[in-house]
Amino acid sequence: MAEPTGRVLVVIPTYEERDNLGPVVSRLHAAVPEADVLVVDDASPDGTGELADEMADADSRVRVLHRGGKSGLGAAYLAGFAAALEDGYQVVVEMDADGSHPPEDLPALLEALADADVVLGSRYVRGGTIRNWPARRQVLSRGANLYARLALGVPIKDITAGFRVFRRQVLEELVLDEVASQGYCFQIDMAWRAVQAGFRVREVPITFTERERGASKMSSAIVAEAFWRVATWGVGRLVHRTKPRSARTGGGVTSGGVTSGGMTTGGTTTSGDTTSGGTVSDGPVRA
Ligand SMILES: Nc1nc2c(ncn2[C@@H]2O[C@H](COP(=O)(O)OP(=O)(O)OP(=O)(O)O)[C@@H](O)[C@H]2O)c(=O)[nH]1
Ligand SMILES: [Mg+2]
Repeated sequence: MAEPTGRVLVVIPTYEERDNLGPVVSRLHAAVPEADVLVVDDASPDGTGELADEMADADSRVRVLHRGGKSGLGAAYLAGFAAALEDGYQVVVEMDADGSHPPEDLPALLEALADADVVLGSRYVRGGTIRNWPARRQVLSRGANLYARLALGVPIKDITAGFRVFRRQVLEELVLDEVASQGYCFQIDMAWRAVQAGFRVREVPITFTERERGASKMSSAIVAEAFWRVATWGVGRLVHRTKPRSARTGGGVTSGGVTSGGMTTGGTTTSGDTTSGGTVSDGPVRA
């Protein structure tokens, strides 16, 4: 399998992340110096957009997309993806600005793309960790993952994960105009579409750390959105007996080996509960 080549764009959506953006981009460039960054800011009242402009003036690897007002994580990512495709990037990364997604784990995610089309930075595969999350947040996150896994029949352990890497082809092929999900449901939506389209989705462990500065944008509306959308997709799946629309050689879901020094080792192993639903083996095989 060919190594993913070409330029990497890290899309960072921001809303009121003034205290977090600088440190996270510095850490990112220490870990992956060649990565470009696109900050997608929704006119943050705290001046995050202006700070991002200053960072862009000082570093040619950083660019900023300013949007008119807060319109959700999903819309910000879709705008970032469109810019990435237009600018010819081969690899596109999703990463939060709040420091929860450690840039130091990005080399392992990029390495895992060698035999995958989408790589998820997972809290819930072996080697994944969560630091400083209150029990309430852990229950919500684990509950959302269990619910989505059961409703959708997708064997991904951390389907709400927001630290992920896509090959360009995935973003080109999924009909992004149809992705209406806004909050963390956007992550479920994208992963579900990728699995259905027969792309190879791989989970790699990360160390997730609760934000130290700034406020969470998580809300009950975001939780409710995920609940209803996933329920609708789940019912649709049962009624239509949805099958993956197309299949590629080796399509399906795997969890990558054990972390060691921040890098994945030990190759790809099919995770314990992936025997049904996720692995794509029928339909036309693409080159
Ligand atoms: N551009 C833009 N960015 C957003 C919006 N909502 C959230 N974000 C950014 O998306 C990322 C994730 O948001 P968080 O508030 O950290 O949400 P979360 O990680 O689900 O929740 P916490 O665990 O509480 O941090 C952060 O970088 C936010 O600044 C939005 O409407 N527009
Ligand atoms: Mg966060």
